[in-house]
Amino acid sequence: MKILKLFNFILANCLIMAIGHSTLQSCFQEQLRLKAQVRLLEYRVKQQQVKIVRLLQEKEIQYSDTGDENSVIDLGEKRQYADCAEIYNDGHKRSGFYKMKPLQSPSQFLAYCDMSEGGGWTVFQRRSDGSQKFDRVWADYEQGFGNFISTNGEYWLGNKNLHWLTNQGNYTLRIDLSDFEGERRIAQYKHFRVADEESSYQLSCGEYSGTAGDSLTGGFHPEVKWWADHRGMKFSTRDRDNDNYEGNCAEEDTAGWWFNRCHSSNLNGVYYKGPYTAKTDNGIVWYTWHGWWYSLKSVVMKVRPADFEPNVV
Ligand SMILES: [Ca+2]
Repeated sequence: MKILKLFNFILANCLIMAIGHSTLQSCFQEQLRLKAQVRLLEYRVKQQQVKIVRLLQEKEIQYSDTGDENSVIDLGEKRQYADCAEIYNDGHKRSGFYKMKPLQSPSQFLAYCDMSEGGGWTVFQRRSDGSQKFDRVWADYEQGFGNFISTNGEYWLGNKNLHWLTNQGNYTLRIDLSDFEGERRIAQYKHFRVADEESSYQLSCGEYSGTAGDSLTGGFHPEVKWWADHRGMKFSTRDRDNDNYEGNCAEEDTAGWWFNRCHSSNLNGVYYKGPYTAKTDNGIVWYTWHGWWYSLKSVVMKVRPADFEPNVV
């Protein structure tokens, strides 16, 4: 507005001057010069704006990096917690990795506590970007592996720890799934438990509820249960075949899982990013949502005591 007023002022003066001095031409030249200057200034402002946007983006990336670098929350050694539900109800409501020691567990371990969705969830598996290899042997799945530092780090808590954790009482399993189209689904199971080493970490779970369909107990069709029900199955890895199939499911499907003959869910499969083609259906599969030939974007498997009541402070 100011610049426009200046133009009009110069133009008016020029006209007045032109009557007496016949300098109309030089006035127009002055106007053109000023217009060119304005264009130059506008260009510089635009350049600065682009620079600001770029700097803001860099700052955002830095922030998310620092947030991701270390999510381990150290509460000291004053109190021992059996799971994330206890940690939550002791007043620690921030999601992150906490140390815990289930009742029968011989030692402490780190697990991610998801304090959203009511809080108190102990995460035992996460897939988020394919950064960790899940095609591993029995010992790895037994002990646990992956990234136990970053918020979105991929990991398997370990069958041993999963046994100690779920054997403490009546636990609910919740599975959060998302696809590459931005949709989210959940599957929840009552009475989730993983047996001990002697029982090859056999899976048991109860009634399904949710939006993703029942791909863990083959509840989507009565005729598929004989091969698709993972309930009651022992854990299998490529070096320990405990499945009901004449071949080796874990080897063909390149994952450790409670394979039957072989699966309607394989959340430890290969990170393919959506629709895929392969020799076998070895992607991150949840059959009742996307079938065998779609590998999901993210998975979180977590547990919480069934009788959990958030302590609202
Ligand atoms: Ca077999």
